Amino acid sequence: MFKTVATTPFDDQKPGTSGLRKKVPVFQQPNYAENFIQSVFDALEGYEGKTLVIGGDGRFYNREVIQIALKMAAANGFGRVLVGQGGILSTPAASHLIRKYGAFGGLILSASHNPGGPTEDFGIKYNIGNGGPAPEKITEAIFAISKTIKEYRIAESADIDIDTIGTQKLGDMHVEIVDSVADYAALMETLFDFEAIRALIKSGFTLRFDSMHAVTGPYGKEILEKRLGAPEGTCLNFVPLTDFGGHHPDPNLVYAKELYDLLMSADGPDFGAASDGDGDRNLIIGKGIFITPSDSLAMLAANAHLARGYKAGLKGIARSMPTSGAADRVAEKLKIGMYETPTGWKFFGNLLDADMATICGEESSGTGSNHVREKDGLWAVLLWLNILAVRRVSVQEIALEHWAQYGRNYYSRHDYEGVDTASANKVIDALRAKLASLPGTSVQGLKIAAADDFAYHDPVDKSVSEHQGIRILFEGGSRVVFRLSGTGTSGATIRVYIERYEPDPSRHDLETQGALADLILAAEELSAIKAQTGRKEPSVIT
Ligand code: VG1
Ligand code: CO
Repeated sequence: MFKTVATTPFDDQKPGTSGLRKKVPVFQQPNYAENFIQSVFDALEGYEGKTLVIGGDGRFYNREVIQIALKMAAANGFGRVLVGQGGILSTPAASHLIRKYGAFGGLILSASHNPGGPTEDFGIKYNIGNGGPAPEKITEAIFAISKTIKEYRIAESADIDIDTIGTQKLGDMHVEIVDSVADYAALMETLFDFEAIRALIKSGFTLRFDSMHAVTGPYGKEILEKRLGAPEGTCLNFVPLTDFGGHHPDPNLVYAKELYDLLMSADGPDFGAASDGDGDRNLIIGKGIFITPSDSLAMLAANAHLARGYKAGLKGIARSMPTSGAADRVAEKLKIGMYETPTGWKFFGNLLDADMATICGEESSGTGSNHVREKDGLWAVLLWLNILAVRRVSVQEIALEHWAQYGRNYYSRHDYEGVDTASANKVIDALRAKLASLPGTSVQGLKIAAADDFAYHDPVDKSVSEHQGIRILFEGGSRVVFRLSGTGTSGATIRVYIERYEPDPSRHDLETQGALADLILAAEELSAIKAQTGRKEPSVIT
């Protein structure tokens, strides 16, 4: 029942920040998905007879690729595959299943916050046995194999029923269709005090959780409404749609504007949150106040001990380099390790496995801990709720008190999306070329203390990852960072990250863009993005 199919390589199957992401029509080319999946399997060793987890965020083409992956897993010798019912698994839930059932690894089908639909984005990511995204050594091997692949193996069989819970066989391989939510919800109950959160909600505390028509709908319904007793209507846009209702399932102030407006209104709820396409990102908004992801990381780290799963304290905190330094001050106070990694969750895996870090975060709305090896949107929401349930103060009070104690890191990211690739590369190359000459000079009255192209030396496996972003550090602790996105599917996206540290509490209520105005001008003077790309302004400001 297995056959070997001859194929020819595609030259564009290089995994980016988080797996291979392309437009759906690219994935629909004959053999395209098959080539990539075979390249993944060929880059691995010793999986025969072992377990593979497969699931995705439910976007268009999810079900088709799940069938292909199942048939290829059987033909390649996996012993068992666990599939989320209907092909649905949030990224953190998939990470948990891999860990809980001791799987060899997993295939996560998602393009995260990118739009979905017949002409939008799709993606495939391989996660290793610790539940985390494959490290660069593996993604590089996958890409190398994809460039020379000659054949793939696949079962000739009818499609598997992925909607009915239970076990089936595909050749010798067992296919288990599992509840997409149950194991994940049980894990959350071990980490957080559901009783306390239930009492908070019962006392009249109101919240909204916007799933943006993406994967967290069923997770939010089960956990927030069913287990925690939040009234119906707490979960918004909770029916997963293959095209996310035509929206970007990206929980930021641009794409979750309705939620933001609701939280800013006088009669709005106390707490609002949203998650992205595959459920690993989170947006946190308190009544009248947006919490930046960088601040959220710091505030969660400072209060985590209030939740059952983190009672013993944190071993360390890790953040991606462009993420603000707010968490660094918490680590300093707690006298625990602080690690600065390149963008992308794969770099946190070693630190978590080595128990050097407990909580990790990225400025791009990603926060998570050692409970899985992915960032986890709903986890961040529950940790916030647990903290609020214990402290019984508002989100705003937590933020103001935090800034008063640690100072405030004003922070913003400006994205120039859909820029032509050559101009984007020119911007970065030009910055790189002048790095050495910058220290000691001034722009917009700001003196440059240091400038470099960030390289990460992994303290665990000693691997080195270079060219991870251009950093310009100013005297006084402000900085601007430039890098190109590694998750887009058309053209290039230039990201500019801008940060200023403000210790003075009398200056903690400034409007963010205003507080960063001179740095924003400095970033443009240094990079000439607008001149190079012809853009007048960023396409997204977060
Ligand atoms: C972006 C974010 C990064 C995040 C990655 C995957 O990458 O900046 O922090 O880890 O997306 O997130 P890039 O290379 O486009 O800047 V997800 O939720 O899209 O899996
Ligand atoms: Co995501």
